[in-house]
Amino acid sequence: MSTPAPSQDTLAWQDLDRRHYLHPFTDSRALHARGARIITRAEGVYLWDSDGARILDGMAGLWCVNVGYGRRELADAASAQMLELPFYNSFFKTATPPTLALAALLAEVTPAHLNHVFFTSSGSEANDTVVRLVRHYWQVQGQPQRKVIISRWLAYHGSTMAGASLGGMRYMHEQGDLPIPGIEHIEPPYWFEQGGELDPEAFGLLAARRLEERILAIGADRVAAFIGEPIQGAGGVIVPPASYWPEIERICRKYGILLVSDEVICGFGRLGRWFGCEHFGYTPDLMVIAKGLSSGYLPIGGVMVSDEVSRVLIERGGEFNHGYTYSGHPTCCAVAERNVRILRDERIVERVHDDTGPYLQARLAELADHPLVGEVRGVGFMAALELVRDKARRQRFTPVGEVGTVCRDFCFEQGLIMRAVGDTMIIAPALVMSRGEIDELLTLARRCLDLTLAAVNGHA
Ligand code: PXG
Repeated sequence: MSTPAPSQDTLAWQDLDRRHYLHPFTDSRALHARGARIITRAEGVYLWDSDGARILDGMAGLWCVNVGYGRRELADAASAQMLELPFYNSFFKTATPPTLALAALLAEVTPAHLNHVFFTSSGSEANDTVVRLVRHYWQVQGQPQRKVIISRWLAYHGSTMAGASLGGMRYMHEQGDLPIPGIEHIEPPYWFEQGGELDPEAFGLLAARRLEERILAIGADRVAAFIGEPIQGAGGVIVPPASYWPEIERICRKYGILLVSDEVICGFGRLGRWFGCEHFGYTPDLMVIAKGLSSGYLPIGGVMVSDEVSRVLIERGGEFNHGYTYSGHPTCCAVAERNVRILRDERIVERVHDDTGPYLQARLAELADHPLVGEVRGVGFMAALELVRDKARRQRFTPVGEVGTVCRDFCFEQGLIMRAVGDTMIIAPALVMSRGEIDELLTLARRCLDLTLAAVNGHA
């Protein structure tokens, strides 16, 4: 398909982009050669670019626009709060009404034992807060030697020093002497890559027991917490077998280690339950939230804290020497509160659970017959397609990443946003996507897979 020449407006934006803007996670030189795509507006599950092309957003922005684009109530909530009280802090024995209203609403929609929240502006900051809070907690408990936090390879917990250290992306660690001390990683429950001949449930138990092995190697009295995403998102939608999380929880309880669920992607309905831990059946001590909390309309994140942990911190913790200017930002909280009420009152999470989630997964499963697709997996509104050279042997292309990029570029050109993690294609649409829009997504996805296959064969 030939792409029409960019408009004068587009060329002008691209020029400014080259001259002044450093993008996150981007090879600037490669971007400059091609020119950035300028996104100018959005409605529902669609985006438009500066040349007027319509794009179906299969990624909900960046896994975050849960209620879809264009919700006037959220703009109105921001506008009203900005006129009333745009900002005040929570530092010096003060609080604001929207901060407290959101804290109370979160206590209602999160699991029963999570009734306190510490607010941040992002998921990365929230994970920095986790490190500070967990170590402070163990100090207060008289066990200051409990400092080590165990995470997993291919985890994504953000891009700050602590977030990237908790994360298990080696290419991030390489650019800055990470991880910081006291953070260790075990292998993820990635059956497609590592399961070999084992059936998934047996592999799930094996993967979980790596946590116990690592705890024993470090010394149980030195381990503070285990952190994990219910489904690893940016690592490639790694869906653990059902056996995995209950075993992880059993091990954490056995050694008295805090269990942290990073729900930045899985929270607020993505898996058809309010939180991913509810889908997998475990009970975290701390829960990290961001993204879907405000559907991305304004930046906000937080850490939900269990009754047990908050009791210790409140009664015996003294001053917690940690916080951000924007912790509990009233305008962000007002928008997030309205967003959570939309999710609840319009029964959007229930719809994903009962209707559109199973429909999306069933339609995606049809792609398993495609010659390139080695596995289709997912839960609710989160899914992955593994592009492979050999389906039967689950064998990837080499080098990994080229075919995924080809496919991603065809999607872009055809008006569909799918993300590529190596050769794993990712889908995570807004939770309001209708059956008709899911059908459109599937038509586009199959067309892009066909184009990719033709390109791969052309090169063979
Ligand atoms: N935890 C998880 C599980 C995440 O997915 C963060 C923390 C960090 O949140 P902030 O708000 O600081 O970005 C994330 C973010 C990708 C991609 O390419 C994923 C994220 C961010 C940027 C890109 O898949 N997830």
